[in-house]
Amino acid sequence: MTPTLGQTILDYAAALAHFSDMEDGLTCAYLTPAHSATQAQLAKWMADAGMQVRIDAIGNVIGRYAADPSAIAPKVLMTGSHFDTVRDGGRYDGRLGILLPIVVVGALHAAGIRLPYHIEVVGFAEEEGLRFKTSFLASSVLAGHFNHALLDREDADGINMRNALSAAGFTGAGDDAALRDAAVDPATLAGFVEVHIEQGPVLLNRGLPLGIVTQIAGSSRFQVRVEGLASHAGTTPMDMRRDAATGAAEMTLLVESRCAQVPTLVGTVGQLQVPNGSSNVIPGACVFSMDIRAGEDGIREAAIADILAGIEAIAQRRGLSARVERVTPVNNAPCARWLMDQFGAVLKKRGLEAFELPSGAGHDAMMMQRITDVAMLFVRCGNGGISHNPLETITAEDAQLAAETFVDFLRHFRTTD
Ligand code: HGY
Ligand code: MN
Ligand code: MN
Repeated sequence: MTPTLGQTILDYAAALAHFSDMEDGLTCAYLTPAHSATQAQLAKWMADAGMQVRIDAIGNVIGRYAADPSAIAPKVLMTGSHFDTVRDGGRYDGRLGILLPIVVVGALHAAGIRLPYHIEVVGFAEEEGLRFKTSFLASSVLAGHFNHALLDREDADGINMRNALSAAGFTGAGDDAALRDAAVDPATLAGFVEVHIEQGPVLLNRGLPLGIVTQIAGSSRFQVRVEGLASHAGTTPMDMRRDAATGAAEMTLLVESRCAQVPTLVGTVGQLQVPNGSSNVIPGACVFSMDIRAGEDGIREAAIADILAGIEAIAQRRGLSARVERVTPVNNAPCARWLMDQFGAVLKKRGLEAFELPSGAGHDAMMMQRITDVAMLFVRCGNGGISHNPLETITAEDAQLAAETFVDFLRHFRTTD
């Protein structure tokens, strides 16, 4: 019996989960061998589904399902998500948004159905920022907002992105012109839609399989390096220390307390380490990350201002220095009402609630929103809505419903003009 679209999506996700940078878990960092294997597999599935496939200068895998030949000046409806992961992550974050459109286009192709517009399915090569501490790197290239200085950014092993591109087989790696040419001409786009797991408990708690996203919370990420004085753990009195780790710990608690003050504000220190530390040496340096998000840009910026001032005050008081590097801030991205309503119409037609909710997680759609209108369809997460964790899960039934809804959306899609 031919598996349903939903089961095929889960089977594909399981197959991709075998390509990992780690034993017994899924880590797929940008430009690693696992990443290249995933990229190749996506390209093959796109071709099998009847798409013309290209891989661009940053590693995005893009499949085009051409419009009906009778279409006059067809535009491109772009869809997709990212295939890189966090460390020891889940198999659906990002990947669902690539696999579902691949499976749906495959079904259209098998039925000989062409649409009055081109569909382009994009596997974005890098969104999570695991290896180079970037974020939305790959979608920034398509959106024409790529920061070429990032090519010199080094990973934990001192390999810079340009050399990593070369090692992964990208000739002319980091060629500025090729990266600029990879940008999409916004005039060719009808819009960008992304299917993604909710990565939270809202749909699960409401007993809803699908939801329509209203806006995507803006986020700012930072790398902070605190420096003090390394000295002997046994001979340095407590009141004579310049301990970088305890300073960083106080700064971490400041992030937590400041971000607890406003409901839609969140702050996370996800990475914190003493470089080359020893158990009997007072830490002379400590490095940590900050990820600060809010439903409104003003709330986020006010919290950042307070936290940066607080970090400086803690450093002063403790005789430390703190160097703060701000990674790509991404502002709050609203979804387009006209696109949201087209998802809402197909949900209602299926007797489903057209439930709308904001996204606390960041998505490639927020980078694409800089050049075209966007919408997102959320799919219910199991296991209490957990994500960025191997326990991340969805059901074949919900994947099937999402795929059928996406088919309906595509067949009824009408551009604004
Ligand atoms: O961090 C995020 O929100 C996304 O998963 N990159
Ligand atoms: Mn993620
Ligand atoms: Mn994601």
